[in-house]
Amino acid sequence: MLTEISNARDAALAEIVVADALDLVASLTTRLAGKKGDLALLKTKLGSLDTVEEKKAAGKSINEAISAVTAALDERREVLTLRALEERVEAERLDLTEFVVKPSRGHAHLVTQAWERLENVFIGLGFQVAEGPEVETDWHNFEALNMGEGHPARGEFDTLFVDHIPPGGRAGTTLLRTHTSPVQIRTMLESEPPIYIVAPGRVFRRDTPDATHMPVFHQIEGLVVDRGITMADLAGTIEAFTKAFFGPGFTSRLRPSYFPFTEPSAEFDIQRPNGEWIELGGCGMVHPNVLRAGGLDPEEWSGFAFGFGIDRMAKERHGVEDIREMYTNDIRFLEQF
Ligand code: FA5
Repeated sequence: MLTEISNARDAALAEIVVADALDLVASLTTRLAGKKGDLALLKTKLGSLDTVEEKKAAGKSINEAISAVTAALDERREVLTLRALEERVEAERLDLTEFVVKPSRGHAHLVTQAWERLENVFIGLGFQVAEGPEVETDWHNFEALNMGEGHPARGEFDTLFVDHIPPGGRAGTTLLRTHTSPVQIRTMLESEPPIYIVAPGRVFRRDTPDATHMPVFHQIEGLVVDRGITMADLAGTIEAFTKAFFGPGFTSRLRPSYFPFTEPSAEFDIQRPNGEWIELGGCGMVHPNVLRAGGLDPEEWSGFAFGFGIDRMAKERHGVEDIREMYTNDIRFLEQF
């Protein structure tokens, strides 16, 4: 009898292991482990056994066999349920990523690229990077730069004033900075010489957009204040910068000019390898009045300053014909750089 039970159990387990569908497991559950299942039916044969001990042992063995078969059925059901779920998830998965064209990695705007390259070149020449606010006082933007109230040079800047009256101040004295030169004043007031800084940033003028002008554009200011600084240091720095930024085939020149905040003043031009000259910005020796406004004694300290248009440099470097192209944000234009 015991052999019969263990044979029936083994046969049942063998069937269960290969059952490959949940409805098959359900029918096996009834046939093998149900109340009238194969194993349970063996109980009806217990009466034919001779001794109570034999009946007990066989009854126990049948119950153990039913438990083992039930456990195997449960396990098989679990495995198949999980598999069915996985198959359903796989079948119903939605691919929500649809690209008309393969996406490509973007890159910085060409003005940002020029800005970062300029910073790197000047850091390589030993300069530090300084910053100032885009909304300025007219004292920092004009007055401290030797352009007092009524100075004709103020008119050239086509200033955008801001509707803000500072505490204890007057209307019409807050503006969007027209150049990065106020950073010269802020740097001199905040730090002690020797000063070797560049200050790139956004500036604003009421200029009508055309091929070389934008009302919002970018400049990079340079300021050096130390003992015994001369115009030769300025010319040497500009030449070193020209070669580092544009390439060894380029050269530079200073052309006499006028800025209220530098004396003497010059325009800074660069020459392309094809011989053509391009104007890039202004420069000069820091005016004694500007040093004084920055809290420095002009008898002790001297320095030079320069300011170039970053957008114009990017335009020149890449041969862009119209500066406005850089701001219409046409991806077909921008992705070329
Ligand atoms: C200045 O702004 C002086 N602060 C530069 C300076 C600094 C001189 C330190 C001396 C010492 P200017 O207005 O020329 O100067 O402007 C400098 C450069 O900014 C120009 O040469 C040009 O490259 C660029 N620029 C001026 N206006 C515009 C504009 N509307 N759009 C794009 N670039 C411009």
